[in-house]
Amino acid sequence: MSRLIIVSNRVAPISEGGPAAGGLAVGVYDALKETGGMWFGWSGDVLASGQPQIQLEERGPVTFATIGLVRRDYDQYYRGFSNATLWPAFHYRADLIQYDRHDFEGYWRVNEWLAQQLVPLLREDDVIWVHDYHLIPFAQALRAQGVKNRIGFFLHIPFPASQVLLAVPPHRLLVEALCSFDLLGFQTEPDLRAFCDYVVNEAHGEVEHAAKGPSTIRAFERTLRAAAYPIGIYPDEIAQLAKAGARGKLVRTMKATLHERKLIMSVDRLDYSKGLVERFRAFERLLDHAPAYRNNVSFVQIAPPTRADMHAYQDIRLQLEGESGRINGRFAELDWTPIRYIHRQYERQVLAALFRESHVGYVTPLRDGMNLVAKEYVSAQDPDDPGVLVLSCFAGAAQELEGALIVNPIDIDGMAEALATGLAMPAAERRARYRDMIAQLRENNVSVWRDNFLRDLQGGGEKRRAMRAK
Ligand code: ADQ
Repeated sequence: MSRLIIVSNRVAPISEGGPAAGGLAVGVYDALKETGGMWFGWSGDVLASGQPQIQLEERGPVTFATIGLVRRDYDQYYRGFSNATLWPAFHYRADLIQYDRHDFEGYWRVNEWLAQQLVPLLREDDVIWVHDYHLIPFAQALRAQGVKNRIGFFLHIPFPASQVLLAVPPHRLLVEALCSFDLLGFQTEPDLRAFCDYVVNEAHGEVEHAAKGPSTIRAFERTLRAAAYPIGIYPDEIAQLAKAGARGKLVRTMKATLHERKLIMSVDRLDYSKGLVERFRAFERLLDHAPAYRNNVSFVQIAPPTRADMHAYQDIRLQLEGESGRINGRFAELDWTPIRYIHRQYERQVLAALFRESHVGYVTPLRDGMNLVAKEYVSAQDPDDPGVLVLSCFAGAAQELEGALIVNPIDIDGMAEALATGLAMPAAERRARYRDMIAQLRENNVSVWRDNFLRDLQGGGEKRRAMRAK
């Protein structure tokens, strides 16, 4: 079996019991333990001076290889092009795109430098799996240094429609660089379609769809394959966590403060893509239009700040503080705060237990590659008395979770109606919807995601050689 090399912007902190965070970290770490291999990426350190040195840490069959970034590289590669240009563009926020040529050069330079650091650690038959938008030029940079290994790429965020991607000045270089991979994985079919549309209409390449398995892409004098691989979780593990967490003191105390009121629950990183302002306003609309819910329902939004050194993130934080203050000022009573808006991280067990205690999971991003919170919410439910998921049609998860109440996050009235429907839904309907969704989550768990991607990446080699021989 080939050794697996995972490359991602950040290497997840792994404790003795495994990764603390969900999704990518859990799925990928399992595969690394099985095949042996290495996880390579930025350590999270920003160095004020000096030359970053690669740190190797062996943990059983897995080597963690991490390296710091100097301040200028952090500013240009991470804060700049990755998060001020690509993140808003790929989340359809053309209004928030900032572009600076020097940042783009820094992004490219850091990718080349990271690739250079990895090359001496590689073996001939390693399979390399690169993750996410920070590392689009990575395969091209490896190829330029003579690396012939199979290299796959998985994009965790949406791939935008061509007309939005065209707003990123070096769009062509980005797509050309993507074509240096052997296999591209997207979260959903619409993302794959958006990529193929660019290939055909902007790059004048060809796309050949297969009845089963990845499509073949010919563009920029390369042949590669691309498919949708929706990322999953381990639903039964979340269910266990939720049950155990519900017995914990924190969750019991929190429940006591509800005084039997119904609970609407949201958990997100504090990001403008997550639709929090619209979500707050829809909750306000519910209280406006259905006064019976006043003092009868509480909305808890947990949203720890991320990328707090960027303006767009400071702006959204201020806006949300304003909105929650305004709405609470309008409706709060001496014994009831309608929105509890909390800026901190909680353990996975606590979050899972809160999901289980809530009547509605309120997950309404304006755009999201997948959204694992939606999947975790469903998994955490009590099968006999499950809550209702209100889910944005623009989350990748909406392609799979048909048992959710699907809403358009721009439609404030529509979301308020969905909240009311969810809060009043009879148990039989809740159970039927839950059964549908949990079956889907079990069928496409995170090991299925990982195995499907790696199978296609490994299988791609022979097909590539056969195509070359023709
Ligand atoms: P994210 O944008 O981070 O991920 P999401 O998938 O919802 O979005 O969450 C990632 C994880 O963080 C979840 O496991 C969640 O429980 C956890 N988390 C969120 N808030 C937390 C909090 N307050 N405390 C503790 N844990 C918290 C990106 C893409 C997504 C895609 C994933 C995986 O933007 O669309 O689903 O990658 O591919």
